[in-house]
Amino acid sequence: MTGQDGSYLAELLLDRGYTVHGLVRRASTFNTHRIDHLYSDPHHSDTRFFLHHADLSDASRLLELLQTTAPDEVYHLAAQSHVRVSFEEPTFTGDITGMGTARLLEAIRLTGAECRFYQASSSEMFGSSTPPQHEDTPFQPRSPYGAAKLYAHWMTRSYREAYGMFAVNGILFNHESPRRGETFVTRKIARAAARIKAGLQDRVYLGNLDAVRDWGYAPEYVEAIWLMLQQDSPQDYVIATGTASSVRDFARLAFDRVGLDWTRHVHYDQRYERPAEVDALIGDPSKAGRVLGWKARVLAPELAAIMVDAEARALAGQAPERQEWPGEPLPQRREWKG
Ligand code: NDP
Ligand code: GDR
Repeated sequence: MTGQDGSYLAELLLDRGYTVHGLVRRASTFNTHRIDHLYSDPHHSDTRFFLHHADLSDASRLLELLQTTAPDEVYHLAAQSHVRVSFEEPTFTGDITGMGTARLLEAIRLTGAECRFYQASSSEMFGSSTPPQHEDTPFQPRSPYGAAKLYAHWMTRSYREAYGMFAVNGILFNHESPRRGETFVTRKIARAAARIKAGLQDRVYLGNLDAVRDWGYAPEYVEAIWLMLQQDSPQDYVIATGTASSVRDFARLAFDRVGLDWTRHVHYDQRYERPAEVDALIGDPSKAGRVLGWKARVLAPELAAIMVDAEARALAGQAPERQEWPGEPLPQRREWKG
């Protein structure tokens, strides 16, 4: 729950009346800064937010927590999620991002938990397939992360087909926010633009500026995640804006926002290149529009503005803007018999 999407999804679920159990890795430093604002004293009887230590490498812990919490919905967001890092730690990434999903699916099967299951699949699985990519586009991953996600994706489909589980893959394209990890390119650029404007640094080093991505806004994407588990039947969906920008475009948008010329501050460093690059990921979200009624509203220019403004607020010591969740009642769900 401590990641970007986990924190937004927890907010959304609490806002919609759920009781939320989140898994957190034990760390020697605090790793809950994205969810600290959701914490309430567990001694209060009206608390609906609970945290549990767990790790995807620990199958018995997953079994225990499924038994004790008996969830209706399981949102599986945990992963070693950094593509560049997956080249440095390929077997660890395979173990957590790939096998971790198998452990969780097995824990659900073995406990007989009657829950719906969401798997955080990724556009990175499309790899070198020609854009625009949709649900039937062939997968051609180009990284250990993409390959691990593809294993998890097919395991989720296998459990749906073999055991009749309500198991769904959301194939999400890049989605960003002020809560994005600092080493992903949009956050790195937004942070640098604000800090350079404030006189705290004068340059930022990036790798491949030509890569094209379909960048959307994370709070909107967790709404799509939630919608997928409220449908009558389990299906896989591409979630994307359908628009394309290069890293160069995003740098220009971010630096424009603070009135700076990006070409004067962005420098190249080969160390941020990957051994194999995915040139262009641009999603075709038609199915999500048709079936879920979901459509991205925030596109790259507004996203860059949101992220740069958030960095500037933080530098000025101001609190982050509160995320608003348009209230939607829980739909009447039909029972899923598998
Ligand atoms: P983050 O990297 O922000 O969050 C990943 C989460 O997984 C963190 O809470 C992290 O904990 C946790 N985690 C990592 N390893 C383990 C482990 N061994 N056991 C338990 N928990 C672990 O990712 P995002 O929020 O951006 O993405 C959510 C999911 O969606 C990920 O699976 C990602 O791969 C996938 N995805 C993301 C996209 C995006 O554009 N953001 C697009 C498509 C898919 P900690 O905080 O302690 O590190
Ligand atoms: P990505 O996101 O690999 O698409 O994975 P990232 O922001 O890391 O890279 C996007 C593109 O930018 C290029 N790039 C740089 N990237 C980083 N991180 N740092 C740099 O300095 C830099 N310079 C150029 C990259 O080469 C790449 O082409 C994200 C993750 O959230 C995954 O978990 C998720 O599955 C996919 O998005 C969809």
